Amino acid sequence: MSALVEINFDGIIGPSHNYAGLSLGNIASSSNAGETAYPREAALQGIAKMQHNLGLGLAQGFFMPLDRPNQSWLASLATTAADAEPHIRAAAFSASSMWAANAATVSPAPDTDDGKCHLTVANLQTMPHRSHEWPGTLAQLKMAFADHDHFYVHEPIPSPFGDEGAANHMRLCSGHDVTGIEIFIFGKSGGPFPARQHMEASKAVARKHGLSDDRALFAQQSETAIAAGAFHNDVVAVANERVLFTHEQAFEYPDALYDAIREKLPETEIIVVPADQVSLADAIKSYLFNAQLVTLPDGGGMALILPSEARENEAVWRYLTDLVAGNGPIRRLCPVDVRQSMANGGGPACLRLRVVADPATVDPRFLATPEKLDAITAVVTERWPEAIRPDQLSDPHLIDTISKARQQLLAVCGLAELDR
Ligand code: SUG
Repeated sequence: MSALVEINFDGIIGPSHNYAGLSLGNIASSSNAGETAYPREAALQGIAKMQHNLGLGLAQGFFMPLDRPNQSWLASLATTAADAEPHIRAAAFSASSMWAANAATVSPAPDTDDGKCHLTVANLQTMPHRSHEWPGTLAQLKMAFADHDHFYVHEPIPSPFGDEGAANHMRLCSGHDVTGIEIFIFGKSGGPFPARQHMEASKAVARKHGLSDDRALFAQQSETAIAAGAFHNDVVAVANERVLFTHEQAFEYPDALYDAIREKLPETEIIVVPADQVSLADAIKSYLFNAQLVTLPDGGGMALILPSEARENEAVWRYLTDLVAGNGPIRRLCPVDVRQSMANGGGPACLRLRVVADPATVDPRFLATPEKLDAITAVVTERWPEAIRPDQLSDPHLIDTISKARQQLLAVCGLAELDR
């Protein structure tokens, strides 16, 4: 029997979590700019989601928060946390590595020419606050997936080609452990907003990963969706095994994409949510597609791990309850509270990176158990700041608290070597 399973690696929400309004085109980020953030509550919400998913019998891992404010990035701009202009300071402070769906693109071993699982760290070059994440993320990927017999970790795609990782990548297959097809979604234009994933980057990632032409598809994200606030494809579509769950307006040329998918993987079931039942605006506000669509163990069918905001939207909840009442593959709805992350545009699916692998080949320090999550909870409860207002970011006491809190977490997780 194959030991390959889907492991969800969540980014632990860092002690510098704040609302700085840094992401043009991300409606939640813009509309909550300047609000007080609650890093401790945020991190506890993220941990509770991991505990919930472990409780469902799913494999769970995590990544550490990065060192913030990023002093070396500030130094490369010839400034410091004390002296930087407010927008540069905020960019150096961002806890944005929590959204692990933007950490890397992952092609599992059954899809690649050399039979290894390939990961390319995302360059995130479109947004200044995210552009300096990749070195810290790469260091963790190289540690977690250091087993060269099973993994190949790639350097980022060079600028100017924007790459935002797994948030713009979907895999369809009849089972996680068999060969599937990988769909790369890129943007060309987003009206007033940037298209963050560039086609050149998507194609380069597919080539680096050794995906032959019959295993890769490339499709354009709809300009309307980006202009409405779907700054990543995972805001309007999600895939798991043979199911694609998507909004009607997610893709620029939906019929061509659906035909190409059916040709390559005929068993695919495409569930299209019509705009007259759930408008694009409601989909983006409720983040219903930013759910983790997971296969429950022991033949339990599929479940959607949804943000609780989806339950609060009448049209969305009506659609979803009808969906699970029908005879389809999605059988269960599990709302989770990740409101602190949601207020920056990060739902349950943003917080995790999916890696199909044998857990025995992953560095165990990055794998979750209930006991480890309890230990992480204790550090967060004791050390994470309760509240951060954007105007506090230059406070040296806050900087010290944030730095020590992360160091304590690294020590408890046996990952102090990441503190360089
Ligand atoms: O890149 N928000 C993130 C949210 C990322 C969500 N990820 C996925 N869809 N996979 C972003 O826009 C806001 C930070 C601020 O404004 O303080 C932010 O970076």
